[in-house]
Amino acid sequence: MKTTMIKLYGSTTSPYVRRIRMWLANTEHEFINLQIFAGKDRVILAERNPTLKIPMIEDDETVIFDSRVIFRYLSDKYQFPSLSWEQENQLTLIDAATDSLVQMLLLGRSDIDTSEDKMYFKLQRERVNSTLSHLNELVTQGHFSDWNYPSICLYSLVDWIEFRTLHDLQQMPDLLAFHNANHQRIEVTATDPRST
Ligand SMILES: N[C@@H](CCC(=O)N[C@@H](CS)C(=O)NCC(=O)O)C(=O)O
Repeated sequence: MKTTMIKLYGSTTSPYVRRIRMWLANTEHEFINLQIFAGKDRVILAERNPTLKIPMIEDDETVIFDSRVIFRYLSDKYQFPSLSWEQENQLTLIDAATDSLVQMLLLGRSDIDTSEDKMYFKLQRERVNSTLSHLNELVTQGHFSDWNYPSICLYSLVDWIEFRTLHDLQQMPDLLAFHNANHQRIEVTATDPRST
């Protein structure tokens, strides 16, 4: 039976894509870098994924959307360890902050002033603060001292915040220390959006 290499569709800047790239660092795969917001790359995305979001993977005939489901698919396929409930909650915290920051970034790119005193913006800011503060506390307690999938996801988020200057992390010193402790890792430097 002919087997093809897993294809990962994404962009170099997306924190959701980067976590999968880092997780697959030692697993053969093809990375397809798309500019998802216009042109032929958006057609490539739309032909395969009606959610119009990245990442997605293609494994022979199977297409899987959403980083969390992709992680489950890869764990199943390669017998990677599955996540504990505590780690699932950590991912939910990371994803909640990431989703709100993605929304604020897209609003900003749509020329909307997200510093205005509006309910929607306030809710996103409040969620970003609350999830990041909680994650900072979890780092303090040692929950991210191993380099595993939740740590990779947290790194992708913190590094993207720094790269895009999305939030002031000075009040979250342990998130910054976590970033600093991991920024030389080979899969981190190999997927750095500043240089790839
Ligand atoms: N829950 C999804 C979120 C993916 C997501 O929001 N990706 C962003 C890029 S960072 C995207 O494709 N946004 C396109 C859009 O919102 O139109 C996952 O975990 O994969």
